[in-house]
Amino acid sequence: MARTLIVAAAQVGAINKDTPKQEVVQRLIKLLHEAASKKVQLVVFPEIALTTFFPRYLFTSQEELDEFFEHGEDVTQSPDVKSLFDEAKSHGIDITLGYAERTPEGTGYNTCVHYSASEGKVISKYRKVHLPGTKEPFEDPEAINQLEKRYFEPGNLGFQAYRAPGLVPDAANKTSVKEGQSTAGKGDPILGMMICNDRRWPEAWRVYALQGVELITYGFNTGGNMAHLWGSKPMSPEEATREALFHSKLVQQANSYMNACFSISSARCGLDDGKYDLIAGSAIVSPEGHVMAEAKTTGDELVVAEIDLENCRQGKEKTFDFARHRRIETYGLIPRQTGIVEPELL
Ligand code: CDT
Repeated sequence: MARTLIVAAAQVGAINKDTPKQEVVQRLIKLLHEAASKKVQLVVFPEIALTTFFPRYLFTSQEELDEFFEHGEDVTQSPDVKSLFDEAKSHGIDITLGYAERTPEGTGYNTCVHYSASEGKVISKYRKVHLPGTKEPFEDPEAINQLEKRYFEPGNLGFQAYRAPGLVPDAANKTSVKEGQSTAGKGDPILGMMICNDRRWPEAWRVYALQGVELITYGFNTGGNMAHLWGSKPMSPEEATREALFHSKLVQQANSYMNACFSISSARCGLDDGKYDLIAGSAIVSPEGHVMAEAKTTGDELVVAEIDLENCRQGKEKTFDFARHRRIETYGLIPRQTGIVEPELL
């Protein structure tokens, strides 16, 4: 049975260091209105979607740094952001939104939430596990910093898949399924969120896939030209941007295929403050690894596709039927070892 839904990545272009959050939220609401006109049911906004990508700066004032965070337990009640969730509810559109979270205890996380319009509340929260970059800024004053390890703790919520209600009609539920009947591919959509750098780690995708994930969503802020962090051979800024885009697509297509799930990636992109280049390339990818829709610009843009979750079944039941083909007795190093241990020298 077809389980179709219309989904979108809401790509967001340049945001400067001093751009007020209210101004950004108005742009997000404009994208949401476009989504409503296209009957979109789920909109994925980028990582740290409300401000510029502030981990590129070293802050000495805690007060100045805290301006970039949302404070407290419930982001839907954050004064600058509440109107976005209210709009999502009034249009009946689910959204995922990335933002910097400061908990009541004072801990910083790079976070995103799934807000369900039918439930009128956040149904899942994810905190970024893989924090790239450095704790201390580079000595080279020309280098672009990525100080996520300084401002955030690694996420403590794991990769928890969840079902999103109200998106597909006639979804099976606990009471409608007879005992012994398989429920695979029949219930409400199974989703998983990750954030930016997580997309480069196959473990993150696989942990979701082991929970039957059908759609993975994530936002990203990826520098087009971050030679100090990528550590790649010297290249022109144009080549570096092309390479960053290539890797971004490569991981999305390959991991969607290998885990038999759809994926939606949403970029914060463009030239922040006229000089910090972030790649675009927001995309919606099928479980066979094909790009179904992708951004054509480096600015605010809605990328829309209709997806049928039924198309996950083929990969999950044949090529990547985990229960039949995985050999966990050979994967022991994965949870036991973090870094590389080479074989002894000959
Ligand atoms: N935001 C984020 O995680 N960005 C990283 C940059 C890596 S360091 C160059 C990314 O993986 O895209």
